[in-house]
Amino acid sequence: MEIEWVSAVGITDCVYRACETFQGSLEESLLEDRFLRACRRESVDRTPVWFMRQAGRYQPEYRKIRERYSLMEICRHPEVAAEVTMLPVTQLGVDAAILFSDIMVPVHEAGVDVEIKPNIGPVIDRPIRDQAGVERLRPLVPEEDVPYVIETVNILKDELKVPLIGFAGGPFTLASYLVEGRPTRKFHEVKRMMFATPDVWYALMERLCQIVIPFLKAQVKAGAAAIQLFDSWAGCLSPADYQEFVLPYSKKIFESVDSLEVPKIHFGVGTGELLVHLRDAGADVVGVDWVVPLDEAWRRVGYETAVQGNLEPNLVLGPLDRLLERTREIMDRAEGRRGHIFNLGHGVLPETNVDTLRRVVDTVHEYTYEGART
Ligand code: 1CP
Repeated sequence: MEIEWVSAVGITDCVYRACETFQGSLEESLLEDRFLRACRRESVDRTPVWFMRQAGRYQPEYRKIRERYSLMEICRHPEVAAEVTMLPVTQLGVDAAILFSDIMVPVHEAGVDVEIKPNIGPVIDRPIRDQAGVERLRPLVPEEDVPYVIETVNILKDELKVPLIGFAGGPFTLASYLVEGRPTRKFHEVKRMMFATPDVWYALMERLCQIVIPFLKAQVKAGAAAIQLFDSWAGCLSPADYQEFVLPYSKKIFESVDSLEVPKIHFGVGTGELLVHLRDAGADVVGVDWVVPLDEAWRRVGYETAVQGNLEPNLVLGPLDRLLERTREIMDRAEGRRGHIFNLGHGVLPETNVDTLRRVVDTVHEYTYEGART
């Protein structure tokens, strides 16, 4: 480790703090903005950090709320959804909030009965397997179909002191649940549709765009300051198949929200070989899982694009010294380049300890490289 680069224990930090006192409101807006600034590859006062699935079962307060409300009920009660969204912001000190919802919420409201089963995930009674199945999905009209999401964002816009990330599921991931009918690790049925009945597949992709695009637009119009497309399971596809069957639709989604001028984040697990394609879909920030080292991932994506990641989520369950060492190692691999947003390589696990996660946030903030600030 090259300690002279690091401001965590150095005099620069004291000087910086002193400047903060003098510059008051300017620094305040910088602080609030550090996540958005990093998305745009601008200098930051501290490396921003947030966690995918940062609101959820690892939080005692969330579990308590879940005793009274199902997941869908939380989403449909804007006051509750807003409270859950804000929980990790105060608890962990993260630099961005992510709207509390689920990738299946818009497809559920667009006509497919989805049940989110505890310890399983989204389950659909009649999976989509043919053209008639695709036609059960309607294009989404956000004001009518998901008014509660708009209302939640409206509340959060006034309450939050950090930017709000709106999100949607990516086309392959949404299709995987709709076609398989439940979480899968094999993706047999969804790939069968892709290869055996491409017409049905393309119709499904077009329809999903008609759901995802208005959903993202509505979140931004209501106040979301950035968006993330979770194509969590796209990594099970070869680059060629991703390019042929999915990329045109992810591109269409990103293009359609381009004029709204908010940063666009694109993420999937196991996407080491797809990183350039996630970028080419139109992302400003590419999410990196924990498998590809961050420096190698950034080299692949190119330094003109920001990156987000990439701590192995299971490390949070192990000894603290290893966890914090690996946290600092990721920062070392980012080398203080502009445009790194610290995150896990995938979602927070339910067994995670809140205080341990908070230590990661503090470590990232303290260990920020001088280079990221200038
Ligand atoms: O009842 C519960 O509390 C169950 C757990 C849970 C939670 C907290 C589910 C079921 N969804 C959610 C909320 C959720 N889902 C959020 C908001 C929380 C936050 O991030 O702070 C978000 C962003 C999602 C997105 C989501 N849902 C994704 C993409 C991110 C990822 O983890 O890859 C995916 C794939 C889903 C599907 C889903 N919903 C729920 C589960 C357990 C799953 C995954 C199922 C599987 O393994 O395939």
